Amino acid sequence: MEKHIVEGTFEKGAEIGLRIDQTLTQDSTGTLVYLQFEALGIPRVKTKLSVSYIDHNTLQTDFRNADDHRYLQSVAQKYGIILSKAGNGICHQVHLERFARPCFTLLGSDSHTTTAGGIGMIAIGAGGLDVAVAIGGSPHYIKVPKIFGIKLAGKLPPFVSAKDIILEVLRRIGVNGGMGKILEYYGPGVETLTIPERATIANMGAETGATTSIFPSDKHTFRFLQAQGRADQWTGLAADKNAEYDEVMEIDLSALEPLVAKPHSPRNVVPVAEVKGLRIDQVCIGSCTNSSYRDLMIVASMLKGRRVNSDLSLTISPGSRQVLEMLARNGALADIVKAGARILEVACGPCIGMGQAPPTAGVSVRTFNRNFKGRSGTADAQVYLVSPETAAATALNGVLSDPREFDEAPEIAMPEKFITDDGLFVYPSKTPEMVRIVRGPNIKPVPLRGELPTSLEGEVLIKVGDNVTTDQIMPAGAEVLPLRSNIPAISKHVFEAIDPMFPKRAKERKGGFIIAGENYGQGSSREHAALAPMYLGVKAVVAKSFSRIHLANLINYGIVPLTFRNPSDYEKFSIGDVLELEASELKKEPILKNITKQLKIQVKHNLTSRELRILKAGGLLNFIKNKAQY
Ligand code: MIC
Ligand code: SF4
Repeated sequence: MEKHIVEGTFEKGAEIGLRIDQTLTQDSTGTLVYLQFEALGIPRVKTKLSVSYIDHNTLQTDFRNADDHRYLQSVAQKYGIILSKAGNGICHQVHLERFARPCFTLLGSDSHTTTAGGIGMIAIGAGGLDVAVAIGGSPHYIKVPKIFGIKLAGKLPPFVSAKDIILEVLRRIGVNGGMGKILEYYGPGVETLTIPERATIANMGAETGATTSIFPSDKHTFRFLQAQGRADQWTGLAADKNAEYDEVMEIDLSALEPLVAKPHSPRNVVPVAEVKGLRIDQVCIGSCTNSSYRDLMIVASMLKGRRVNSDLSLTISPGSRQVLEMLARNGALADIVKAGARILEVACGPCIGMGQAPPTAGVSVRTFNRNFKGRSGTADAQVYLVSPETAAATALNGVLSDPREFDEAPEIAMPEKFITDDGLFVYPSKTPEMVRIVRGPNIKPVPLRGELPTSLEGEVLIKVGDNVTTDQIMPAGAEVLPLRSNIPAISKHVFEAIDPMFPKRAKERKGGFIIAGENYGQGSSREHAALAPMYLGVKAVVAKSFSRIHLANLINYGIVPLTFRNPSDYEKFSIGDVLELEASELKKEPILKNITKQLKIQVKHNLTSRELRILKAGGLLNFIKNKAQY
């Protein structure tokens, strides 16, 4: 990482600017990224490589998603971005296969960009505007994280897999135990894991709140790149022999057993043995966590010659066209189809609520990374997160099952050579001046906030508890996702599942404040969870703590993020209280007046002078355009 620092010094907690080599975007965050990139007025991308994936909004129930895809393709061709067409696969899986490389930096407008840490890349998820700015060649700013060393010892027993390792990490450190940290994996156990397995672990490191996760680049990394026809892109990377970690934890792989994250949080981890026998309505295999060739070959070999239980539905979404083609050619796909699985598109699909919502109060077992309430599309569904092995055993038995009760564990060898066909990438135009950008009627300009006023006044519009996710702030799913390019329309869904009256109230009261508990904004990188509240007039969020990406998104859209100096002061606020904050200087510890309750509450922030200037300007776009003024 140090080689990529272009501003600041590598001291714990200090702000540094990182040079970004590669960026990735996906369609549900990407339209905003490129609308903002256009607004920056930069003629051509300045990274070494930028890829725009179409993988989330692939359900085309009307013109809107299709229009977004067409916009993304035209913008990519004009500005020098590679477009990965719908059908090519999930951004993180495809990036790992075709572009990720050790020791490079990657910034992606998706929280699971961290997946590429499995190959030894410094891969960070960010809000879309931060990615737009990085595409334009500016550094990406982060606070120097602590390094959390995770030593892996031993070897996984049969039917226990990489998913169980990361579930064990979540069981131990929870959904905010990685905040402000990089999870660095080392130790002899690492050598027993293939690249797709490491990628599964790095992927779900996002659920711990970590800035990223990183694995060494070793002989497995070389072989993976070689099998992808990219051996020349290998560089070695190993932890320093005397590396000093801020924190360490050891996991003995041989002592692990199949684990499951129960509803409604990835941290509710228990052994499968504790909940086995639970009747299941649906099993979904796929997502950027578990849809690699290795994962689906395990599933295929467990399903081979057997039949999916008739009381449930099994869906399989391969992670990439490469994976699907390999399964199709080696016959594994036929085994899966024969067993009665429903083969879905090569895309995120059910993971983001794009179809396959479970039945009323349905129980769904998924190989995905998030089981937040309502994310599946069914408000009262119960979602359990498991490994592909546990999912396949469950699909056959009809009840949540421990795969170790299955006969023999399949041995899956990594292919010597993957089928590499880059035919669904569209490369930048050689005559960009001739490319016309095509915008559909649902693509609306990005709203901007004006300069920060000297005083912020307004009511508490909503008070929420701990670990509120961006899925709760700004839901996704088949109905809402097509509105990602239309902020006025999508803002009508803010806090829909918690308080459907929020958008109306916020507008009527001409904006106001949000009061929140710990880890506010955990989960996805979607900047809509800041932008839409900004559009509704939210001026500040006062929380016990924030998740990293959401905090950056709030600043980027001119919403002041504050924390309580004394967390118990959270209790002193009620919905409807009128608040006032002197904001002309935004001192480190300003006083927040609760006019209704006649209280003066000490709040604080840890913003850098750069972040304060962004807030003053009313957000990052304003700041970049009028830098000299702030
Ligand atoms: C998710 O898994 O929640 C998403 C959809 O991939 C998001 C991005 C988005 O909201 O579009 C993420 O993880 O960042
Ligand atoms: Fe797609 Fe799900 Fe991965 Fe997000 S978590 S990128 S929705 S597969």
